[in-house]
Amino acid sequence: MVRKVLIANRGEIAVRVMRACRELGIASVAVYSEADKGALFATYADEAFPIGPAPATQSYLNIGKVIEAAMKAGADAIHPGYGFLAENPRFALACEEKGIAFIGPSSRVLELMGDKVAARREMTSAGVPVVPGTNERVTEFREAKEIAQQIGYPVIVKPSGGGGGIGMTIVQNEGDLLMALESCQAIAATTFGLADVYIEKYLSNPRHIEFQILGDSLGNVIHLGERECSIQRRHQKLIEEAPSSALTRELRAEMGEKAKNAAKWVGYVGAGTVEFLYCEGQFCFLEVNARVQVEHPVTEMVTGIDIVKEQLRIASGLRLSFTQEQVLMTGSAIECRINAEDPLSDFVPTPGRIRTYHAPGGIGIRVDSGVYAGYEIPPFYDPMISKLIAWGRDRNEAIARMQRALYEYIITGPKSNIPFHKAVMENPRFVKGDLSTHFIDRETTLARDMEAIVAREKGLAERLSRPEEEKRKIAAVSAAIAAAQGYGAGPTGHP
Ligand code: MV4
Repeated sequence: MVRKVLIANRGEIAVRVMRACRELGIASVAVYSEADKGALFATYADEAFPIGPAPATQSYLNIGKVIEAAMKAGADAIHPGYGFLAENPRFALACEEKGIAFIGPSSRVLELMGDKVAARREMTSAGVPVVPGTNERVTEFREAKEIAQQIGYPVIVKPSGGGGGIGMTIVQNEGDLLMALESCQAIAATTFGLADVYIEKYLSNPRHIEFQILGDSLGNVIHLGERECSIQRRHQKLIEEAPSSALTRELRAEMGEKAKNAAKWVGYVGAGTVEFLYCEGQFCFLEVNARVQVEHPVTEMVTGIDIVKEQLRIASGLRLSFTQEQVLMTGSAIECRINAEDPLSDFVPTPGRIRTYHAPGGIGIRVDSGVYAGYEIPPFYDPMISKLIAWGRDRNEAIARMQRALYEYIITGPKSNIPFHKAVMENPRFVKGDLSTHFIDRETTLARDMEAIVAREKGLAERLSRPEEEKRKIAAVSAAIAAAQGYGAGPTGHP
């Protein structure tokens, strides 16, 4: 087993990885920017090294500085978390060259999956259904016109070096194609340093369903079922759940097999996700995310498998600790991303100092966070405060638990998107499982619902923000729960 792991990341995911290390008796090393001196993860680690100024380009994205810290610490592996350098083939290569185990797939696989056109080609060869579209990059308008005509409008133009939605342009008819092509190429060039784009048939109302896969260095590949991530806003996922209410047992088995074939075909080692779009019984490959994902806990809650521990085993050359037959899925789990943003002001980020912090608990609740009372959320990074995950024997129980946990959750100081999550948990269409990637845009009552929730809690934040002794804080928390009684007996009718 690896003995010392450097975590090339910050916030909740750094803490998440260090927790797995601690359970396995592995030493953990943090690297932190000047903005993260007081962060929980830097304190939680066994050792911590400063790596530069707050802007990520000068710290968390600086390959040289991260490698240098790993050498200084004598780390034998690096866990990249998600974002930052997690899917950077040059970083994986730099680790490989220094004899440090990169906890993730090889630089070759990262390269292949990072090139979305190449990924489409590989998946086609692997027998995985892909969205109708091009298997080569498109440069000329003439080519684009031909392809779009073949597959039929609407189409979507996507940057090949991208993923995650940036630069994607939907085109309804030929008249709009040239502009879309040029703007997508321009965004691709500036954002990803590569003007290559490709074209797919645009699926108008799909659900986003992704499969968690794990591959070890002995060639074993298993899947841990799916997550549905349809509740997103501007390509930022906000709520994820497992299992998806759209899938039957048969479809799950079929998609799981395809996801495994995809991983086997490219020689995938590590934890990863195969993303699909799902529409009226049909599923199509979208892209591979070659990292541990923000939403991995929902899979952990329904399978009981510690995905980060498996990553550490895999990086140590060990076999996966279970077979496909031993993977049992029980119940239902939902994750709400708690962000420092104001859902009533177009979700504008609201960094700042947390004054009061009371995390929910109780049966079926998990909170993964990197914050504490008095912590100042820096403005330089993603404004995620924590992930709140609820498990229940069925989806209704998970929703009921999530709802009561959201009302127990007290964060004062920066505004958070908790009112948004409260509104969704009582939304009839959400409760029914009637989801799509356009859910937020189409649920026109959400804004009003959030306003009503915020109005109901008016005065609470102010009361909670006063400096108080511990006893009175507890009383305040009870008061917060009492104030929230307005949400009623629960929309799910869970007994
Ligand atoms: C699509 C699609 C429809 N058809 N591809 C967005 C995130 C990235 N992983 C892939 N995305 C999409 N790809 C095809 N062929 C719809 C989305 C999509 C989306 C696209 C543009 C603007 C907003 C969107 C919101 C959700 C999903």
